[in-house]
Amino acid sequence: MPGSHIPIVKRIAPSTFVPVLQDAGRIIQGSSAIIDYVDEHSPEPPLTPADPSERQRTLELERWLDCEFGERVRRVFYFHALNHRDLAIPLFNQGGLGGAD
Ligand SMILES: N[C@@H](CCC(=O)N[C@@H](CS)C(=O)NCC(=O)O)C(=O)O
Repeated sequence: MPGSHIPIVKRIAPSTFVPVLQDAGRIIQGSSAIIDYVDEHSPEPPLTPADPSERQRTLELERWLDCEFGERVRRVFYFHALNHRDLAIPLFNQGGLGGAD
């Protein structure tokens, strides 16, 4: 759950943000790093195109979605959603107890 993720994630990863992938004793933090990791360790089917120009375009799109579009959408969403406890609470806790085993 947002907030209670901090001590859990900080125990295993350099920063507090999710997503974090744990695989074979390795910790990979962040969507882009996870995509690269999966492409390297489980190349079929590839998540990122091999063709240089397609790859370039894909990585640009990924960065734009991540840093430009994603962050703005999240900000607008939370700006509205956090005014609605009845929406925000079930959305955030998904019935969760906040702990990861
Ligand atoms: N660009 C990063 C975004 C990571 C990010 O900001 N995650 C948010 C949730 S969507 C988060 O964990 N925020 C809480 C925190 O930073 O502790 C990615 O896609 O991996």
